[in-house]
Formats: sequence, C-alpha cells, structure tokens
Amino acid sequence: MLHKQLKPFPENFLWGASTSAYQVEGANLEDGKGPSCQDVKKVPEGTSELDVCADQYHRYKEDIALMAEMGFKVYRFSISWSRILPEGTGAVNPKGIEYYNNVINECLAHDIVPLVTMFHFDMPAALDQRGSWSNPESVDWFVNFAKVMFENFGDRVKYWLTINEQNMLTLVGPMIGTLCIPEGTENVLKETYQQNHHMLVAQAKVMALCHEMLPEAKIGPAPNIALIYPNSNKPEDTIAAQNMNAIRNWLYLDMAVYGKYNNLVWSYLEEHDACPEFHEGDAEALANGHPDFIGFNYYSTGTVEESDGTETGGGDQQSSRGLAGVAKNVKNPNLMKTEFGWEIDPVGFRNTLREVYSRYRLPIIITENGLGAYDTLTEDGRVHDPYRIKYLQEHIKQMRLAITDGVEMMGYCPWSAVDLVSTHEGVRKRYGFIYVDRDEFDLRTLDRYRKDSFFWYKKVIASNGEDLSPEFTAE
Ligand code: BGP
Repeated sequence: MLHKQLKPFPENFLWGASTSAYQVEGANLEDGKGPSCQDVKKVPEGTSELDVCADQYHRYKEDIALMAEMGFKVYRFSISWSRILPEGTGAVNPKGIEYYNNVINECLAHDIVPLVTMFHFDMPAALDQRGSWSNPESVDWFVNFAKVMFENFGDRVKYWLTINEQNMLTLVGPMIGTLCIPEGTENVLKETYQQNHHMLVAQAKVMALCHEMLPEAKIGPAPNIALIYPNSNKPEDTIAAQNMNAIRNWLYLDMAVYGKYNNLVWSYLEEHDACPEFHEGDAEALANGHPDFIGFNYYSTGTVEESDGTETGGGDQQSSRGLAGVAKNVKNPNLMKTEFGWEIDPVGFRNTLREVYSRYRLPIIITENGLGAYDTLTEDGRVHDPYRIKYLQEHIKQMRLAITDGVEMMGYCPWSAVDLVSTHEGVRKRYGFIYVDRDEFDLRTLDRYRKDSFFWYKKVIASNGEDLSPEFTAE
C-alpha cells in the first residue's frame, strides 16, 4: 500500500526502552537474592559472568534520571524472581521488594510508566533443581510469584508482561542458558513442549489472576516474533514458511489470545510423539486467560525453503538453522547484517506488525528492537553510533507506515535503555542509548555516558516520532 499521507503516532504513545534484571542489575547474590539459572550456568567462553552487569542495582536512580532526560514515557524492566523469592517459593525477601518499590517509585517520580516483565530468562536455581518447567507444579510456582508481585506492586504498576520470549526458551533454550531438561530424558522434544505447555498454562492463569486482582491493569505476552518469508514463489516454499511461522510465532500468540494450539504445530508434535499432556483444568485455564494487548520483540525476519530433511535445529534467537521436515533456513540476499550476523529488515518490521495485528486485533507494544554493535567511547567522552540511529530511524519509519496501514500501536521500547550483558555474546555486543564504562572482564568505572543515539532518540520522543532526521543536538 502506498499512502498519500501518513498518520501520526498516537498522542499518548509510550516511547521508552527495555532491559532485563539478570542482564542489567548485577548484585546477583546481594541483599538476600537467591541464584537464578543465569548465575549458575557456564557462560560462553570469552564472555563476562552475570554478577555485575551494568550494576543497575546500585545505579538505578542515575539510569532512570537519564531515561527521564531522554523523555521516556515508559521503562520496561523485569523483576528477578529469585530476588523476590530466593528459593522460588516460600519466604519473600523484603530487600527484594524494597528494591523494586524503589525502582517503580523512581520511575513514577519522573512520570515514566513502569512496564514490568514478570519472567525474563531467570528461573530461580532452586526451582531448576526441582525440575524447572518440567515439573507440573511450576504452574503454581509462577502463579504464586505473580500474586506476590501483584500484591506488592499492583497499586502502581498498570502494565505487565508475562514471559519474555517463551518461543526462544523453547526453540533455543540451551543457547540462552535456560532450558533445563532432566537427565535421562528420552524424547527431548516432548519434554521441551511439555515445559512449553506448563508455561502457557501458567501465563493464562496469571493473566486471569491479574484481571481478578487488578481490574485496572493491563497484561500481555512478550514473544519474539519474526515473520518468516518463503524463499521463492515455489508453492512448497510457502508451505515451509507457513510451518515455520506456526512453530516459531503463531503457536505462542494463538495460545495467548485464543487458548488453542495451532493446528500445524499440533500435527508436527503428533508426528514426533511430542504432544504435551494436558493436566486437569489446563484446557479451561487456557481458555480463561486473555491478554489486553500484545507485546513482542522484533529484531529481523527469517527466510526458508522446502525442507530436505537434514536441518539440525538450534542457532540463536535470530539465526535459526531450520527444522528437519519443517523448513530449511536460508539467507536473504536482500538484507544487510549486523556485526553480529543478524539480518536487518525494517520493512519486515512493518510486515510483521501488519500480520500480527490482522491475526489478533489487539493493540501492540514493541517490547524490544535494536542493534547490537561494538561501540567505542571516544576521547571527547562520546559514543558516535550513527549505525544505531540509522537502524532505529528505519524501524520507526516502518512502524509509522504500519500505523497508517491501520495497526493499533501503543508503544515502542527498543533494546536496550542502558548497555548490558548480551544473552550469549558478552558485554561487547552493546545495544544501549546509555554507554556503560566497562568491558568484558575489566569493570573500569561503570560510569554512564550519553551516546549520540541518546540525543537523537530524545529528539524523536520530543517530536512524538515526527522528526526522524539523523541530526541531533548534543547538550
Ligand atoms: C532477546 C532477549 C534479550 C536480549 C536481546 C538481544 O532475545 O529478550 O534478553 O538480550 O534479545 O539478544 P542478544 O543479547 O543475544 O544479542
């Protein structure tokens, strides 16, 4: 569709950015916090441990003040389960409650809406030992954690996200250090989808609980959605793209919105003797949980062709290796790549927004989008990151086209507000508007510096997305 005139961003559009607890906070065993799976995992060689990260635990005031300076309307952060409940269940850690109260209050003092992710890749280690999401009790563990959060923070937090990138936990869990498969498991696919099922039921119950306890609040899922293109107009390639879209994307949103398994996914699981078992009450719980909006993370699209049966699976969030009998992953020659090998597809962002909105007809907030790059702090105390400005500019432009296409958008939270530790590529893969002075193993000063993208994004927010030109004024 070629538009004659673009629609503006909505008046109360939520501009902001995101982080997650285990990647930004540090203080990983401080003030009573129990370890999470991220604290006990073996980090990839050459990458930092997750003990200090950006030290936001001690510097949240400074970080939030900088976000306010950029004009943020919203800050998406996650609550660490094991900071609140060190054992995952049982006793609450008062210091953990105090910390998030402080963060929430600090946001509100700056007129920043807190958008809270309830679970972002950081299962309490104590619960991993009890079988993690394989244990059917995990549903109750998560509901209990949600209840503690609603009771303590629900008077001030009006926007909640359930599980960050459940689809990535399921498809590439080992890469991000989360999937915990009990030893001796014979059918790993079945176990994986049983865990996935428990998460889906937990999410549905938590959405229903949120509506019951906090009638004013709004809640939604936060998967990683990437539209999958067919490599050619060969009809078999479209079948492959449909398969991959179902397994990677629609399973998660169909379940969140309709409470039903996607039919293509279900037959794939049947073929592999991997259908999850429904426990009593699951179907009802799935039917009773309804999101108020859809949050999703978007980094790039994927491209596939007909499977030749040899695909091995695996890869990372954006570099799937395809799935045997489902689809073969191929490069898209029309797209550039980031320094870390992820394809860049701003038009694909519009494609994905249009597709998600026409399938589900719920307002959308983008919970992540951004460019991981090597940044350099120069002698003038600045970080010149025109590549990031360009990436964001092109994506915001496409978001506006999607709005003009009729997509209902609530907000945009790129990854990340502050530099933090990547899921598996260390500190050197930076995403922030705010530079953190540390490197992989040398913590240096941990001081904050405003990148060029900081000043540029400030201007974008001030103009409510009207002015996306690369010029900016550094103050
Ligand atoms: C998403 C995760 C984030 C984040 C981001 C960038 O998959 O939700 O936690 O880190 O991607 O990925 P990476 O850190 O692997 O570059």
